Amino acid sequence: MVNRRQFIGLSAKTSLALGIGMYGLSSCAQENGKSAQSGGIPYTQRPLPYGYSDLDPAIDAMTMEIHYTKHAAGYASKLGEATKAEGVDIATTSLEQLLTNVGKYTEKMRNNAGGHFNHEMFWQTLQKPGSGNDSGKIGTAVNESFGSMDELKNKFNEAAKTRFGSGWAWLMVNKDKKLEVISTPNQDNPLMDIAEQRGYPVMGLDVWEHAYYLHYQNKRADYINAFWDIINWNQVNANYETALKSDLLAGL
Ligand code: MN3
Repeated sequence: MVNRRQFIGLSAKTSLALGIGMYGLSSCAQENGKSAQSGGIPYTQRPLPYGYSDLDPAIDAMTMEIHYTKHAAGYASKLGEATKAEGVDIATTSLEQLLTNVGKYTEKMRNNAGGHFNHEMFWQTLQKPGSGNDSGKIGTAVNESFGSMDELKNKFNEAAKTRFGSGWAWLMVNKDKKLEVISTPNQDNPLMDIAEQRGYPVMGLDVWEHAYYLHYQNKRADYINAFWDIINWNQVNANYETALKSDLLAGL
């Protein structure tokens, strides 16, 4: 969710251009049944909590616009087709629950349920560079699990750099409730029953070329380093608290 300060930071013009308003931002998560009640991610795309150019220079405006309106919108719409065709009752099944059973469904469901969830988590964990962060529980948990923020950064960057081809790097809570860094191929994520290493994701970095190629070309490492300037730790902390409370965690 967008906090009040971030919301006010958007100009009225930008808000209009993006088709968002205070009501839309605060209500969207409550209209999707179970998913929202558990702090989960809705089946439809939420408005971006910032303008396309706000993440510049870490992520340029054209990349953001194409990524959100074309790539991510495509996953959301194909997820809608797949849930309809395969009889998933989205009013009673959260997206997170669906992901934990995704092996029962088609490849189309796997790719698009993953693609939609991953991007919706990704957008919310980004913010304008220099926005500042409160240190929540996640700060303590990072120190307990990795020793320091620098060590988390090393592990995460390594996972993101070495993921061959397209995929994601993740910070996740494992079933022992410890933080762990992993990566997944394509649009998979660690909630999925078919994932090699499982856990509840709290922060992901998209390392598909569509996420960085316009600005960084082949320099994936530069994109990964720049990501650390735009992390919304308040949101990562909120995701961490959601993960710890989730009924799904013990079964992963
Ligand atoms: Mn992407």
